[in-house]
Amino acid sequence: MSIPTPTPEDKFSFGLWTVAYAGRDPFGEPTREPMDPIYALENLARLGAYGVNFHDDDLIPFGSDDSDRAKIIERWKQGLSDTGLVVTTATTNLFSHPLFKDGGFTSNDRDVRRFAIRKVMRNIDLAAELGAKVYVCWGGREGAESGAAKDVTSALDRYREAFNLLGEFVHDRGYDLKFAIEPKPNEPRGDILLPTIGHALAFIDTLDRSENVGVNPEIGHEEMAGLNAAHGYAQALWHGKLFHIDLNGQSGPRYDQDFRFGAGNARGAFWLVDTILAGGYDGPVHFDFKTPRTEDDKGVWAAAAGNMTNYLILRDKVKAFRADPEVQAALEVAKLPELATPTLNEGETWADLEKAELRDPEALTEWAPGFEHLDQLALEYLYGVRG
Ligand SMILES: [Mn+2]
Repeated sequence: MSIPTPTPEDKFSFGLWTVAYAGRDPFGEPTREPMDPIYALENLARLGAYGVNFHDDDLIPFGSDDSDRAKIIERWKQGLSDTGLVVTTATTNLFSHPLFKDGGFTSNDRDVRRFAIRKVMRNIDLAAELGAKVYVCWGGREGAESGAAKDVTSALDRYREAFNLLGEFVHDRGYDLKFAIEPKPNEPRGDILLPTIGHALAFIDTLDRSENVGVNPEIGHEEMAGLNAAHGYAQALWHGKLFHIDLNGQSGPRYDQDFRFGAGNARGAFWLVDTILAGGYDGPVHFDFKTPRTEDDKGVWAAAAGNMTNYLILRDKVKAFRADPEVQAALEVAKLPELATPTLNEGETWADLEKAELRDPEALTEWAPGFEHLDQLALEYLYGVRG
């Protein structure tokens, strides 16, 4: 079996902050040097990536004056044109600066909220100029550590106010840009608002321009909450709301590990790839990972490449699994085609159902779905002994 090679046609993209992560954690200083964004572009292009994603502050240090900002943007545009990488998405850092200690859109301090929205507006202008199609919003500081510190009802009102205002802004400016909310249950706040895909989807439904707002789920964030990420992505697809994806690896409910994709819960990764292929997701395949601080620069690029390699390996395995006649037979036994059939006949009503002849409970009990056999076939693909 050969190791697959990524190409730009695979539409792999990376956050600038992912490869540039220098290894600072709550217990230790960085273990790697700061990374020049152009060096990041060159290496991502060399490895076969398609696109990049950035927070405003990843590229333009907080507090830069207008002239420095313009120079940085010019150099960045030159780097993009030299490497052929595309800006797929952009986002705002509303979590690093101490002023955001109680959040951005939902800080109890009104002036902080006004500052935060302006910061987003400014970076949306840049995102649109660079051709980004999706604007990601991760509200990592929107939350609390204790009960009375946050009135959740008011905080959700303010959250909605911010998205309604930004929706108006994008509309009035005429930008072709959609928003994608990234849920996370906790870390860095003790409890974060919009903690899961489900919370975010329900919130989005309340927005003025809800059609322009979807989700950007991250595998690790769902698994931190003990949830099945593939099921969450599937529901987002079902709602037509999977606007962007963050792939990475996580080993169960613990801190946000941000392993490279395919590390951590490999079985979950298999079903996640299966879900996005089946659901027809055609946006960028984006990785939000952090290289462990044990690694040097060479290790960073090994980890970056590993995300793409693992995705391609799993994509091949999933396709082979789905194409296998033995799997298709097992799916028939498991009645998956029947689940896709409506429960009532065309034109049938509850009154018809009330009178309909039903199969007797004994006969219904006899069905043996064979789910274990079906899952074993998948594991044999995953473990590399089949296909
Ligand atoms: Mn994460």
